[in-house]
Amino acid sequence: MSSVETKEATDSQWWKEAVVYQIYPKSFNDADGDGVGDLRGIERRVDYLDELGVDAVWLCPVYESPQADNGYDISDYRSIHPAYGDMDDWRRLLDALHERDIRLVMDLVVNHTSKEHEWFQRSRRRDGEYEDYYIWRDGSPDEPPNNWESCFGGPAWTYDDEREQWYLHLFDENQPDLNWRNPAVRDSVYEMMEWWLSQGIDGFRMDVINLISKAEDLPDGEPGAGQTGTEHFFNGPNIHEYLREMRDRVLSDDSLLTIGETPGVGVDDAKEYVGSDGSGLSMVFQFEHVTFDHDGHKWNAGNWSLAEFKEVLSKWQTGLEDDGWNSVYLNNHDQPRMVSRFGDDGDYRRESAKLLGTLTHTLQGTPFIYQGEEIGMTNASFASPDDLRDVESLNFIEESLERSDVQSYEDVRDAIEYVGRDNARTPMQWSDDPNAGFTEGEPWIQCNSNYETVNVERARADEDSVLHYYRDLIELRDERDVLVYGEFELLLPDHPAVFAYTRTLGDERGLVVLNFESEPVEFVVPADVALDGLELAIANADAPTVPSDSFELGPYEARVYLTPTQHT
Ligand code: TEU
Repeated sequence: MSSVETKEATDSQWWKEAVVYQIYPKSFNDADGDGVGDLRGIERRVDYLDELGVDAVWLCPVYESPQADNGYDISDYRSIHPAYGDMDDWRRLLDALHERDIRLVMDLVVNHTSKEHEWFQRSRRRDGEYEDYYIWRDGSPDEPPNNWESCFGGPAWTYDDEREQWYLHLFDENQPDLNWRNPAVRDSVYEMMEWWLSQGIDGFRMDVINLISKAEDLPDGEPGAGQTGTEHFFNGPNIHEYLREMRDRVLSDDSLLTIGETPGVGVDDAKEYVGSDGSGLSMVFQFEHVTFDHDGHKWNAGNWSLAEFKEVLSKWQTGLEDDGWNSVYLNNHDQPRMVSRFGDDGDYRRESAKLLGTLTHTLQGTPFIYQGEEIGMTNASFASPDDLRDVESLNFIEESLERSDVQSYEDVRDAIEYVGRDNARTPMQWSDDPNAGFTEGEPWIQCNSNYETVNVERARADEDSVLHYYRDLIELRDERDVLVYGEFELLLPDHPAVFAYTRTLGDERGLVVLNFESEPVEFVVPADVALDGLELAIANADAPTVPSDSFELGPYEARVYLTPTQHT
């Protein structure tokens, strides 16, 4: 049990009332001037996180790694990547967070390792028990064992000359998949998890955890729009057996937060992970609300309607209401900046950033803030492929240039600048100093050119900033159980511009009204919505303290009306 003594400490489900802040260490803050963010850089900013009011930090991978996928390719689970620091730096960060009642959740990447990991190096040499640590198959060097595709494009298999066999990698070829059918692999993973728990961490975010179990005979997938083969490794045959074993062996401390990243799950699948009869995760990251506009694949995303957006989010709100718990996020290190995707990063950047924050902090579930979201950071521009670093985007460009209808980078630039992962990975914007105050050195990836106006220093000094609004949102959610536990009900599902819903917890009621358009719109409150006793709790524009039957909403206007708390 970690040393955090907070009011929720006794309650094993503290994370329901928490707000989690996601840190992408490579881009957060650089203390040693090498242009790469690091642990001491994060430690220097813990007071910033404390002022924001977050309850936990999810730290993306900081482990030893050749960085083929920015740390999601781990070569040693028990040491820190030198550019990020060392275990002493990590322990100081843990202590600094715990001193401020902020918990630390580490990233657990065990679907695959790096090719550089000792396990893989020994496995390719058929070295003793490691021989069967990965998914190897015979076959002629010019014909992969099946038609499965990598999530980053191309076949999911690479032929290894040393072992003279193929190995499976659902991501980059530098990320071979572990063979979870091998009990020795599971033992090694559980020992590693226990080691990190013994360091005092408060939980795990589990990378693509629903991919660890593959169909036994690895049959061909049905070629279609998306990644071929997913029907044979999304929510595979033994996934819940493995997660129950992991829970029983390692995760018996029920105050631990466990978040499974589970691409491809629907509501019913999710219940098998997080429901009362589920395999014991606290929550999952589902992808439906960030892929609903993907027509086969992400690179043609962008054509969506508010009604569709409302439908997918409401389905999860009501779907897990009685059994399970939602995670609530609109962006992360794999997704474009939410204000650019779902809002307006031009004339209404501030208003729409606040509106989207209002949505994530008033839906049922635990909000996840991705670094920079709280100051309204936007997507960036990448004039040349040389400006990019993300393996997925670079592979997409390479594949595209092989197509006859693509002449140059310019032909795919819009797609990259709309959904490319590097949009989320430009350095955190602390000030208008050179390189946004992120580093004294040369940043590993360019800063967003708008850092002179969009930065923490400026936001702190501006009472009307997105940052101050997020602080108020987090404080409000912390004070009002109706926003945490209240029943969700969508209003006017087909309204093309307004996303409105109520939250109800006993006698406590809330009404949330969000205009997703850059034009004013009238909102007529449905007759069955009781308005008595509702008072304005927070809004991103001047608004009447009590709601009327109908009201005019400005561009991207957000309002939250709540009945007074019963115990005041
Ligand atoms: O992401 C898994 C995943 O679903 C993403 O690859 C996503 O589909 C894609 O990036 C959308 O463009 C996890 C990590 O979050 C990601 O950063 C890693 O690259 C990946 O796993 C492999 O570890």
